[in-house]
Amino acid sequence: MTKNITVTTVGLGYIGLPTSALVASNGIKVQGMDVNPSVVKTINQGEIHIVEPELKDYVSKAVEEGFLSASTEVQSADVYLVVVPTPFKGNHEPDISFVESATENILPHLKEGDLYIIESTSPVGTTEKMRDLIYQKRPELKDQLFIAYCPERVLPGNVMYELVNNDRVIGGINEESTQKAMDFYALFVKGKLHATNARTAEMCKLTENASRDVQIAFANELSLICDKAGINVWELIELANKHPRVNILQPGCGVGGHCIAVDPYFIVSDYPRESQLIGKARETNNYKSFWVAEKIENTKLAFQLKHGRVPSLAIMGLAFKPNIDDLRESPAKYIAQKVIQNAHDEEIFFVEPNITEHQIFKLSDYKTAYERADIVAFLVAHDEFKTLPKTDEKVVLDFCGIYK
Ligand code: SAJ
Repeated sequence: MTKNITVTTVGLGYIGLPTSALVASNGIKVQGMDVNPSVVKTINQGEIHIVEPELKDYVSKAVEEGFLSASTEVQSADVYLVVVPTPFKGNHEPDISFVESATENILPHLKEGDLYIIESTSPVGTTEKMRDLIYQKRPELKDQLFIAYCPERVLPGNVMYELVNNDRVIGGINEESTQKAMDFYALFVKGKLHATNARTAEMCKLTENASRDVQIAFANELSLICDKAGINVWELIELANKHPRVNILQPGCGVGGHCIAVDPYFIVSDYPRESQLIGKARETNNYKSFWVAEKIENTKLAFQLKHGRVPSLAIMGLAFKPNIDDLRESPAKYIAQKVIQNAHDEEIFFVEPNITEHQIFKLSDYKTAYERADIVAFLVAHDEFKTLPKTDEKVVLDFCGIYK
């Protein structure tokens, strides 16, 4: 495959836009499609609508050089990349309607020899389902297209580096499709490309995130045990990890984000009897957030009993993980909401140094909040918080290892 091809990406979000910009930066013509006109307008001006280091430079350069453009309509191309969200419905069942509608939009443009790839996290069997949909609607193209699944695995905050350097797992609906997709990714990926089939590639993505979820659940469970046993969980994990074959992750105030807290449900929902551990890990990590909220409430009541007045509270961190501005599926945000629900007339300082304002929470500066609160609850281990002086004058609840 040469670089003299056109690529259409459907979905210009946290993964679709960086991927489009990266492909375009390799001298390949990319036409991004997004249903949101303001996103399209922003990108066509060389600007970006998400926070991700280095992304702005890639986008503005690619737009300026004419290799990247955005539109609210799908444009005809040789390669189609589906990079739309796959959320879950109320009952934790995966919702692949965005993948379906992206595919419906691509359908009229398909021609013999085109390559269609799904990157969106998807339940096992989605690529085959889309193959059936495509060939049902365009029977004259039956077996004339290359169809594959290739999940992204990048870490928010390090996307531009990882898109190039991470290994990729690529699974086609047949060997020719796998090979064609491998040729495509070889144009811009330096990491190794691993060939498999579509179902294995789909399950591989789910497995990676479920594996991390299970490991974090183990750490969170330890934190509950240690709290009862009067043991410092951070010290315990550090010591256990001195064993050459033990590598325990860090407990926190729960698991958030739009991947690890979501993807395991795609396995549990399709294989409920078989995925006991994976399902339990989800429950454990969700319970941890509930437990943290209870702990803050109980600490508040104990303070009131001891001092005869209501304490002021500092809720330190709202993002779903350290040093980012992303509050989606954030356990810290959930806990902060619970604190508001439980509040009477106490003063509460909400702190999130990575954003300037929030619709629900009136934000305070982290130093002021720390100075003025009687009870300080660290929910997210942002770097700023680690610079605060340690004190015995207030009640400090360290749920994320600020002082580890
Ligand atoms: N967390 C802990 N303890 C830890 C590590 C993480 O409580 O020791 C929490 C974080 O605070 C956060 C959540 O887990 O709330 C998820 O954070 P993360 O940094 O583990 O992962 P994400 O959601 O930012 O990105 C993950 C990555 N997957 C894996 O590491 C297996 C990334 O590579 C995937 O591309 C991404 O999901 C995705 O898009 O699926």
